[in-house]
Amino acid sequence: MTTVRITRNALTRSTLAALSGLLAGFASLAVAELVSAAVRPEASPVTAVGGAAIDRTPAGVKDWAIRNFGEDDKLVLQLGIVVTLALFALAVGLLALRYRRTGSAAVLVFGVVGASAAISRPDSTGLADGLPSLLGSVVGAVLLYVLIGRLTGPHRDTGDEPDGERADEPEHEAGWDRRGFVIAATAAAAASTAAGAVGRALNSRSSQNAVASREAVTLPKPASPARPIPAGAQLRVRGISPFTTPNGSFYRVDTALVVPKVDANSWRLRVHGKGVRRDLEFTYQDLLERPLIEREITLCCVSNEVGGPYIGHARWIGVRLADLLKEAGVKPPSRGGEADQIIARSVDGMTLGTPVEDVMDGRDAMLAVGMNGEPLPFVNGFPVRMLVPGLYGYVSACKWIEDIELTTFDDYDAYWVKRTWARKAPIKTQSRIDTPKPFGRPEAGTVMVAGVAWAQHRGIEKVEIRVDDGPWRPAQLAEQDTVDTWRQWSYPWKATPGGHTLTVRATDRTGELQTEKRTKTVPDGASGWHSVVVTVD
Ligand SMILES: Nc1nc2c(c(=O)[nH]1)N[C@H]1C(S)=C(S)[C@@H](COP(=O)(O)O)O[C@H]1N2
Ligand SMILES: [Mo]
Repeated sequence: MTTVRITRNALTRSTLAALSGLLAGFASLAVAELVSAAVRPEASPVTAVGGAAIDRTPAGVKDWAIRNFGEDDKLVLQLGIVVTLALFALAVGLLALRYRRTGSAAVLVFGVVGASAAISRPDSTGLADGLPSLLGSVVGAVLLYVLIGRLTGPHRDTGDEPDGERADEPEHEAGWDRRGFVIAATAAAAASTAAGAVGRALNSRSSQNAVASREAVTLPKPASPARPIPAGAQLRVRGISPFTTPNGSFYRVDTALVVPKVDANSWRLRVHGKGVRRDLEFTYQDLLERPLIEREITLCCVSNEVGGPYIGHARWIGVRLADLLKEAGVKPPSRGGEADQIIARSVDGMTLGTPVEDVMDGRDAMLAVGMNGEPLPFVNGFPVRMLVPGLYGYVSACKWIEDIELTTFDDYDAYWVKRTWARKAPIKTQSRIDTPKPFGRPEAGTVMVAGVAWAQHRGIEKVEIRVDDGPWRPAQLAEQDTVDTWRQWSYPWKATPGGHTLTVRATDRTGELQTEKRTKTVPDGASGWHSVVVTVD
């Protein structure tokens, strides 16, 4: 009988110890959330550790994550961190049951990890960023110490020697204070929940100014409006991507675990660096008061695989970037300028490097404030982002921009360049079959094959379709809007029953044919032809 009781008792205590570990972890995060409201929301441990993890993720893994989780990649990462922490918390609880001090001290180790991640973030504001993690872990450590104290009884609350069973303590048969444990654990859970909730609420309030500042924006009429999109640019084929991607459906790719919420009223943009004769600084209002250009520009991501979804089209409104650079006294390298690279920095510390030559060669590079008639959505870079037609996003399209530094490619490598991506990355000529879908089962007869092709800043000249190993046949092209936009195409296919492979390829207006050679996205964008396999019924 006694043996059974001891075993069961030991099991219960172990379970409760593991639970204490979880509670201590929860309390740490909750207190950290509360403290982060006083420091910076971004300094909370999960955000800081997640950000640090993203920065240390090899390019290949990042691409894999984007491919497999798409825009949920950040959610998956956060869940991963929380699950990992929970497992550690359980283990630390069990450790503390045997070695009370060591176990409690282990909680502090997590605090130090979180704090150093927060302090070393590129947008960190200093040592204060370490406070949420540190204070959180101190509370967690003390809580674990107290809870384990209830489990190990009043007689054995010190020392690091292993804690034996308590069958030798008849007056305290179980050897622990069941009631005390339940009270302490319940109180701790309640207090942590409250602290976490208050922290959350305060943190979300700090972003309300940003939301209000965005709602207060009225975009001015552009001094140079976009040419209306020709009616013939949008084909009436079911299943083709719309020419203009609505806000909200636009793809999103960035490293921001928490979308930066910037208050337009306190936002500033600095222009400085090599070859700058006058440093410039602009407020959001300054930009709105300048003559604005409105342009149709198709943006795409270097991580887009052949046939992939990371491309979208919008009408953007903003300030011509070359004008600002000229005002600062910057000259392009071809006219003797000292700087050949622009480093754009965002409020969250991201850096993107763009050739000065491209920005000043007459193309519509801009600092955009509006997207499809609205102020930029937060996810797409409110209040201001950069755009350079013809270049992949990671070398041109800085969101939440706050600093423009003129430098050279020799002197500085931007964020993704440090992570094996190419310094320069013009968009490759590509085409995609939108319909029929892969493994679709269209009926025999005329099937409309349709999709999009793009070669930003060069334009699309020709699109061809091949059925199985047959000859290449020209597709019908929708009207080209501008050379900076994608172009739709369609091909009425006389489909015969059986399995077929449809392949598309495009030729840009420089006469260059989209290469058949398949490459990965790293280092400068995927190439190859897009094929779709269907079964005709
Ligand atoms: N601040 C910041 N800007 C950024 C990024 C980022 O991670 N941080 N990602 C870039 C990349 S890789 C791309 S493809 C585009 C995507 O812009 P979108 O999310 O508005 O589609 O933003 C670019 N600008
Ligand atoms: Mo990208």
